[in-house]
Amino acid sequence: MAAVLETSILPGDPDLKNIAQKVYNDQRITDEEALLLFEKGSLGFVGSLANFVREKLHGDITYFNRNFHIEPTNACIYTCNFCSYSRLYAHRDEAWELGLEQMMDIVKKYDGEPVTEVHIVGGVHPKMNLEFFAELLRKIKAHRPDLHIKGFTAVELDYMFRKAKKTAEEGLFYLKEAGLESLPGGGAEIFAEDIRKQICPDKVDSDGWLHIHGTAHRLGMHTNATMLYGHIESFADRVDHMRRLRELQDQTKGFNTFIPLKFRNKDNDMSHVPESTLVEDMRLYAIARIYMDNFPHLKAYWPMLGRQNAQMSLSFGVNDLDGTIDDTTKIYSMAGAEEQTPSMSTQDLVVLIKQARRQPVERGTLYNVIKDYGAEELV
Ligand code: V47
Ligand code: SF4
Repeated sequence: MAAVLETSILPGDPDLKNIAQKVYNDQRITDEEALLLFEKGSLGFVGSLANFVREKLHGDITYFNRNFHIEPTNACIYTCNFCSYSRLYAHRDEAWELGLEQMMDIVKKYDGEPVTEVHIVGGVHPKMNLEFFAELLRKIKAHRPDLHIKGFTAVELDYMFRKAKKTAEEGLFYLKEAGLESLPGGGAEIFAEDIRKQICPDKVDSDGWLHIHGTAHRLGMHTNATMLYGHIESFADRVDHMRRLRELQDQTKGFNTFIPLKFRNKDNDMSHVPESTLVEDMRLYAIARIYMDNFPHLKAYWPMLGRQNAQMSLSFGVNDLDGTIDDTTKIYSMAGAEEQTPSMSTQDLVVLIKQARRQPVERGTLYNVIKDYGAEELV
């Protein structure tokens, strides 16, 4: 390890130097050290540490998958201030609400296509209940048993379960029997209660979100975790959020991927809050990779970050770029993301990853390797 230390750019600050030594020696950093990285760590410094961790875990491998989204509705009973998506009250005329057959038509559009995952996520509609979604899951599985169903944020699940008077365990068991295989990471936002109260006061609270994910893990399901950053939260709030996730992961080992989500400020009630800079985005990815030592994967969600910034994140700890998506999600385009029609072909993703001198690997939802594109010529 001495050789690594000698060749790396170590800062003069003894506390930062100590953190570098811990990372190179495979030791966990503390909350205070993570905070110090946010306060004092230059992009080059945190980036090189994160890259060390990333390459130790995955070498150059960069995963992507072939997926599509179903968004059952953009109507939502909640009033998250950062949301540009929900259309229940303010813009009823722009609201949509899909029936079972319309959603099955979306699934059938992919018949014969080599997609491996459907990601179901949407607003919380008072009329779409547990039984309705269980029926959707059964229909998808009957039509295409090989498709992995990743569906419903803890926010959607919390509402469905409470309405059906079921515990998280009962509700998840029921949906699992119907075909649900894993949970996406949405709805976590920021756990710090004082900030959560200001940006999303009325949906599931932090303990409720963590309880649903912990319960899913105990039932043998894998899940992801997100953090909405770059709005009114402090560095300490980010560390607090990641600490709660790291602690749950120590107990359950059920999280696959951590996905930081950059706050976008178009057309929502927080449009006055400026968006974070690219340097701040990359520093966040890097510090997350260093601190979240028990999360196997760190994902940059390219429709939100933009494809060039997502490409750059591959040098700051990120080893997963989510999926081809195929223009089936509206959440980010409505919030002002660069990607107004988010769609990338497999070839686009392979080239993007190769240009960053990484090794593209198509994966299934649970990171089973489907195809390694490493040996193919760059075009
Ligand atoms: O929870 C809403 C976010 C999330 C804005 O698990 C916003 O693989 C930024 O969680 N600016 C839903 N973000 C999407 C999500 C997700 C996406 C891709 C993959 C996975 C996965 C999960 O979208 C919400 C919220 O945090 N969001 N509005 C906004 N203005
Ligand atoms: Fe509803 Fe999700 Fe938007 Fe909040 S972020 S208002 S829960 S759709």
